[in-house]
Amino acid sequence: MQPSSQPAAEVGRPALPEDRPAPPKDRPAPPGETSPREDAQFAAAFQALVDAEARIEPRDWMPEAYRATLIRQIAQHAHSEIIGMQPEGNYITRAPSLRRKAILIAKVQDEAGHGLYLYSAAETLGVSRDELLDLLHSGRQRYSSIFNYPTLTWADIGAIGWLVDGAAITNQVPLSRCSYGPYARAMTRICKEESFHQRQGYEILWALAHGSGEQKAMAQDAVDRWWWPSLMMFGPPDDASPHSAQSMTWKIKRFSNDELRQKFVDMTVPQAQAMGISLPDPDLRFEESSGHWRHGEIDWSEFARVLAGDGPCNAVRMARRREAHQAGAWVREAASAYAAKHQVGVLTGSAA
Ligand code: BYC
Repeated sequence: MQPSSQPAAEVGRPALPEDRPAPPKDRPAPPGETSPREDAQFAAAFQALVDAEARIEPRDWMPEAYRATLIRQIAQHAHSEIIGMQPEGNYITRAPSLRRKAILIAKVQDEAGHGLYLYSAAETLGVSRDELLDLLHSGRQRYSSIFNYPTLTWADIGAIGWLVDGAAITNQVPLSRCSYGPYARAMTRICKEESFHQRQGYEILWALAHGSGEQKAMAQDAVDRWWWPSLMMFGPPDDASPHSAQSMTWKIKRFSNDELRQKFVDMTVPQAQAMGISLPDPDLRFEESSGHWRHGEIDWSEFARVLAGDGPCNAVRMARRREAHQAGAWVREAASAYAAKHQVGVLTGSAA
């Protein structure tokens, strides 16, 4: 099938339903017996669809580099969700009240759910969950730098909710307009839940910031430790971000790392002021001319160290993850056995 010769505006169309039966006729054919010339035509038609704000769906033709970029980013995102359960899970047994404990359990369960949606989205690109977990466990895929920092006090749970989930929403709301349908759709629900997470974190810190002197100091200490790593979550500065330009052309990313970091700072500074908590940046200042809060220099050498595996908790996070995977082997075996039995039942008509 030839790529459509229609102009982008005509081939563009709203998001497709998830249960679309077959690729539409105006889409390029899947790769296979195509010549380099046809591949170039497919690539041009693909970019025209992206430019026209159409969603790319799993069975559509896509450049291999687009597929690889999405697998890298979605897998890293999924890994971050499940590794991110560890620092907070650490406080489930130590939450200060039954109410706080119930909320925290719900939040940590949400993170597991986000991991599942994201692994499912990655699987639509032709990679299995087992392969992705192998890549994580063997250190060939990353998870977010932020989860290599320890949770030292209860106030850290508030700081993670407020700052880490706040940074995550800032990054993820634009991802809900990502060109790849399954990733964009996964973001819709994730962002709703992240919004609850951010508020619960803010409320924990608010309560501490309005409590005893000791509680206020605990809240301030947590914010002092989580502020800079939260800014690093957005990734390297634009001039040191190798993937940004291509990902923005493909509309996987809608804003650059620095643009999103700036949005987060502008949103967060007034919240800190309202709470009576200071941010640990002597150079933070409001710039009248642009209307932005400008932050001081980020220590990118710390970011590089954490990415290289030398953060405060890299080793413990990976060790726990591998242990959890091994400990869960029997669950996977039981689920596979059940699925196989059910499948036989369906085929023979004897399924319960
Ligand atoms: N940490 O060219 P760049 C959550 C890597 S979880 C580690 O800018 P890109 C939560 C990057 O992979 C939410 N690595 O890359 C869960 C690349 O590596 P390679 C997590 C990072 O992809 C539980 C290199 O640096 N959110 O909210 O264009 C509890 C160059 O970077 C980081 C997501 O995963 C980092 N921070 O942009 C509570 C969002 N930053 O391949 C909360 C989805 C960069 O060159 N991901 N790298 O070796 C993204 O939006 C983008 O992938 C990034 C990076 C903005 C992170």
